[in-house]
Amino acid sequence: MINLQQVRADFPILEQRVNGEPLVYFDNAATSQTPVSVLDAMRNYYLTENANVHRGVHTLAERATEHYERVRQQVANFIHAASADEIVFTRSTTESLNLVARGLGDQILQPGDEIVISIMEHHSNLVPWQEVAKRTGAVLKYIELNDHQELDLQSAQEQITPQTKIVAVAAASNVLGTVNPVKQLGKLAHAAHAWFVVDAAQFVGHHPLDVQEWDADLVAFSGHKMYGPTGIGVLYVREQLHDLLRPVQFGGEMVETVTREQTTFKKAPLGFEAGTPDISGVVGLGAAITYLQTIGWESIEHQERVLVNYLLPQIKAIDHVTMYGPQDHHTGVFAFNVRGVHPHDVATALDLAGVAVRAGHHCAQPLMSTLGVTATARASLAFYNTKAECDQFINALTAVKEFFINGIS
Ligand code: 7TS
Repeated sequence: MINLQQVRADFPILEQRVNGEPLVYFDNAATSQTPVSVLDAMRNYYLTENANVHRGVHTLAERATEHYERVRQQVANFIHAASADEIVFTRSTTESLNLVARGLGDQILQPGDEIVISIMEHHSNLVPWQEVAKRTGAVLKYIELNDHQELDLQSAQEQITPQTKIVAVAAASNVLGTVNPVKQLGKLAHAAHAWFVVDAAQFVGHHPLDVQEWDADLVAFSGHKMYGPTGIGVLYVREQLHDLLRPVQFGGEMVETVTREQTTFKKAPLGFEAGTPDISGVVGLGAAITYLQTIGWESIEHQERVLVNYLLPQIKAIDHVTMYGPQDHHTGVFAFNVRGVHPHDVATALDLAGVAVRAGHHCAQPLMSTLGVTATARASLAFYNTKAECDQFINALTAVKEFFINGIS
């Protein structure tokens, strides 16, 4: 069982007052907070190891390179990749998906070929595909939602056809609070001989990730959504794709030989890491993985489940509040609206009560139109949140609703 007091001591940022109230940080889907051990690891790196990687023979350079490559192996183990060579460090999920769209999409797509994504995708797993479709003449198709506002497998079966070359879906939605049937989608993709891309940004900090169990070809995620720093991301590239995927950034350290006329490139992963990478970000990512493993998936999943089971019925019970996504089971992501009130007003009023939630379209505008709204408020949890924070949120939301609907303050 999780020791919440101990865990919260690892995140000093949580222990503050905002607008006179204890801070309730319910914006974890946007970015998670960073434990002291991650900050210490990065500070220690700059204090004792800082050097550029893969180019020096002096001791610090070797130390930094060894650390950087050790984290690559750590990430491979963390997501159950077959080899560290399958781990490419990027800046973010967004950069990883853009690399896939350009480096794979531009290589293989012909006019009339299909890219299949879902209607719940974050813009970073949507706009790059629209752009590839424009460049190549491929067609972008969408898997729709079912009546419970979950991904509809029936629709996936209909959309994925022999013309489909790429299927790209989120493992977990940043709006609906759903975990998608990734394994089944992978089967459908591979049955059509399409490459299977998974956006794991909202999955990675909450559940153990196993790329082989998913049978995924490419998987993208960000450090800052798994208690690591911003500015570091990962693209898992299955070995079979190493010759097919083209680099999209060119420059230092990704080359083998350069002549006046032409260049040969290194193989994955270094061939996809042009220039000086975010070394301290990699160090922080490694420390975040160590931190997660110290807490343990069982404790993390259990605590999040306890909070979801506590919060879900309470949100649903507030009249004039509409909650999106499935009504019966949920991840710790709750998108909602107070009827007739702009979600930005809801979020501002909640902030006055110390509660941090996000409001807006959550970078998922096609999903918003499907839901028939332009924006929602969204509360999103992490394992360090508490039932007392849920109470503070529910009390504040009830008061906000009363204020706007009945004019009672
Ligand atoms: N994919 C999903 C499913 C996401 O939720 C996000 C970020 C991204 C991709 C992009 O990640 P980035 O690290 O490259 O920015 N989602 C959110 C959010 O829901 N609120 O702020 C960022």
